Amino acid sequence: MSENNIKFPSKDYGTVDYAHNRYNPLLDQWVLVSPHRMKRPWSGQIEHRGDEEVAEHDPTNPLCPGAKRGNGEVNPVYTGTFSFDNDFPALQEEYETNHPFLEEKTRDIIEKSESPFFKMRVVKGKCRVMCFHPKSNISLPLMTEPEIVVVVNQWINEYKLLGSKYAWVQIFENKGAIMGCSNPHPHCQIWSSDYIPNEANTEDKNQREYYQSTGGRQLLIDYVEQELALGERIVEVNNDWVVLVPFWAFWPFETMILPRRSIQRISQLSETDKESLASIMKRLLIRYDNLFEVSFPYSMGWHGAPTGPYKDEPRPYWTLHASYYPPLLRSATIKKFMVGYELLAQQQRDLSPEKAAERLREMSLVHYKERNAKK
Ligand code: H2U
Repeated sequence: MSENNIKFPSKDYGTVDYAHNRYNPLLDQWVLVSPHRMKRPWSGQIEHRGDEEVAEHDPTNPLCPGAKRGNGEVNPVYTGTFSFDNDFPALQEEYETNHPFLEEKTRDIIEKSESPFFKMRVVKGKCRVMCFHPKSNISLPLMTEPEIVVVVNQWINEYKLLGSKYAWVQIFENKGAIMGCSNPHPHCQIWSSDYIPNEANTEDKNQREYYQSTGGRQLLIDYVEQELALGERIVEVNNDWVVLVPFWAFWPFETMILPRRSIQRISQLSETDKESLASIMKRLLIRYDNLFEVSFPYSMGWHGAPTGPYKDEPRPYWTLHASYYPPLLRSATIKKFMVGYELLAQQQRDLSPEKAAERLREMSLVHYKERNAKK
């Protein structure tokens, strides 16, 4: 019982209509949930719907088959997926520099400053771009399941290739102009680095601590088990995977895809895992698109155990997972902003994660474009 005699339910969290904080054990952070605020009127910015018809092929789009890219190279006339080195990479593999900050001998990771205020590390990495499909107007939810399996296989190829050298391989998809995506052609990016980035480092630490304090249990495997028992935040389940709105979700319709058994890295997926993943991803993405009848924008990405120098280290506490962070809130034109309190104090949401899961579960599994085409 808390100080003011408010009893929290062990189930039906969706009925809680007063402000509360929820704990994110992966990031060791709290999220403020304010469900009582859902009724407030909106007079803020209205976004562009961002659902213009995209042509099947645009010879001037550098991601299309046969098109010329920014560096002058011409893409092959690919028929499945197509990956290439990013022509404008954020991380570089090698340096051709004699800058005095780089030590003559190592030219490697160094922290030169003795002051706590001017720490700097030289980092290396490789960035790739991966097109999902030859047609610009076929996003993942409109692909067939076998076509999505091809995408999963290519994710695995990229992960293995880059993970043989680099400590972290971040596969991520930025979808929609609202998310800063520069190109409507279905694609993702893969940035690999010789360091473990902040978010991944925090997840590594918190999963390890949970494993150590529970005598060898995986945080996310235990979490999935309890979520399945409660059911409130589940969106989709099959034999191998679960899609849920995390208890600690920050973005209005945030979801995670989690395996139902211990898997550390995407490279460990069996053929069956890949097929069932393609199926559950397609179902989630159709639900997303149907929510506001728009090609649903989001940032998504995969997190798994570190690679490169760590690839042979046992990291049994890790559970592979994908996170989807979609910005839309009330409609195709009203998005959630990460500003004010979120930037200065703590993440906050109005719509409860339970209501978000319920809304997603209510959606049809027939894509609105296919339904409209039949009319
Ligand atoms: P986003 O739209 O998700 O930002 O991805 C497009 C990426 O494709 C971007 O990182 C790369 C950009 O650098 N790109 C090329 O490498 N070559 C091109 O000719 C166009 C875009």
